Amino acid sequence: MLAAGALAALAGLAVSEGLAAVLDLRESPVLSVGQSVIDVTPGPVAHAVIDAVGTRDKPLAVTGVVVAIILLGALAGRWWRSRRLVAWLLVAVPVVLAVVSVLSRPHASTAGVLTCVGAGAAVVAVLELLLRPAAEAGTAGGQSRRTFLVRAGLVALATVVVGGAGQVLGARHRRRREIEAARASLDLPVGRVAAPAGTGLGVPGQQPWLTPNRDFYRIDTTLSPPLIDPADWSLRIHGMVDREMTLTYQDLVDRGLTQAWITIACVSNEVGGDLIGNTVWGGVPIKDLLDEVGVQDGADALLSTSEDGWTCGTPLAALTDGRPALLALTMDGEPLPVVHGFPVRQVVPGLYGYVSATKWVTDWEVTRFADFQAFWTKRGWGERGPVKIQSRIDVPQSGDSIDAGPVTVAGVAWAQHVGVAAVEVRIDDGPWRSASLGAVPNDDTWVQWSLAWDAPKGDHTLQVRAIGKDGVPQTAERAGVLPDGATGYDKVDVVVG
Ligand SMILES: Nc1nc2c(c(=O)[nH]1)N[C@H]1C(S)=C(S)[C@@H](COP(=O)(O)O)O[C@H]1N2
Ligand SMILES: [Mo]
Repeated sequence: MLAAGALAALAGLAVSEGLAAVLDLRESPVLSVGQSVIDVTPGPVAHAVIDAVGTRDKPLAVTGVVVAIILLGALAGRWWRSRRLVAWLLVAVPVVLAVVSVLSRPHASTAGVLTCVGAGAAVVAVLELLLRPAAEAGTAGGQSRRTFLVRAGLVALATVVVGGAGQVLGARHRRRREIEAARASLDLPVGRVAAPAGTGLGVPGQQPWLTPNRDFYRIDTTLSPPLIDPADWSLRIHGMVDREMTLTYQDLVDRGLTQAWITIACVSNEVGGDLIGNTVWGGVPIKDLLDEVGVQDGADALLSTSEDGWTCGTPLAALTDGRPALLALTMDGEPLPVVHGFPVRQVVPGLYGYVSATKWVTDWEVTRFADFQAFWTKRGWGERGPVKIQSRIDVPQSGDSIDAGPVTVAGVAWAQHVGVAAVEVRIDDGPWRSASLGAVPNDDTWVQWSLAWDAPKGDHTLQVRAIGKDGVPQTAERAGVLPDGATGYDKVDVVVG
């Protein structure tokens, strides 16, 4: 009975994927529910989960939804004959929740509701087919084992075919190909630029100074990245402005694109972590656009919203103080990759991504911090998120066994919008030693550092710290990423033999 119920649930899932494909849904109900789970998860829980599973949180949310549906289906099967009302509820409640979730998403549609209801109907049909009570089945002892197995086999086959077809033929796949084609056909007036001379120290094992797009960290709350054709994209600028304005992609291209080297970092980057990357971004200075619309007195925030409804509040001060805050169209000389915000995103040097780097941005409201809370600030993260001065050891790595003798210790450091004056390394409890620094084109990128070390035999601990051009050294005090970024020294333990 449990197995029949689980099979019914799987059939329902397959029908929902199939219907979603046929009805051209932007996301299947499973994805909508997964997204709702992510959106309603309270801040501390979200943080604990991300802490435990890192960026695998999203597949986990979807898997969790699928497993929950299979379990509920199994229970419905268990009670289909004996406690019909309970079994019905076990089918109906998830369907109702899915409908609520589908309707709460941007781009909600009746087709989405139909898909949920269709899936529920499929579950009921399969339960009835496999678990019909004996009398109605017309045989003395209920369905014969053989009939049951044949029917279950057919249902399983149909499930695989319908679910698989839904996956392959889904509107999303087609749309993804269309958008990739639109992206590839863009001919933007910027191209690849080489990393400036001297930025890379070339120590084996050190992360490259210029992070390739394919290796760039990705953080966002979406289960299915928005697929936006540049021809359909627009940004509406409104709120405390003298003149509202709506910009198209071509409007931005026509203004000419500025390229700037900017490192961006996630507030969830632990000390020593890799949620940070550096590249050249091409776009239009945000300050120019704000000047055009005329910011009114009293406004102190830009509330930006992405096409998928994510929100972010950025201090206007950081957008207008002369740093190259960009409404970006390109990343490393190419149109933005879809997962990095295609066609248009924000990049603001010196602010963590959650308060600045809105991907797939479509709406700007000039406003006051006192008047809103954004996606992550609602969940307990700091309202303003300046990137904290930090440094990281890339080589050697903790646990490495190395040969005694000359070793090059190397890594990166950043103090965005301030600049790194020096990086120092300490071995065990020894004195702080000055590392050599690579070149940087400006203070908004990270800087590579290296230090020659004559490693003596034994167990050693290496620590690193950066000192800002304002003379302020990185603090030794350890703080976690919540609410506004980690502090403390990166530390590496090595065995020298
Ligand atoms: N639409 C949208 N934009 C977003 C986010 C998001 O969840 N949704 N996450 C932000 C966060 S927390 C970070 S750190 C950066 C990461 O940008 P990347 O994925 O291009 O590295 O994007 C920001 N922009
Ligand atoms: Mo982030």
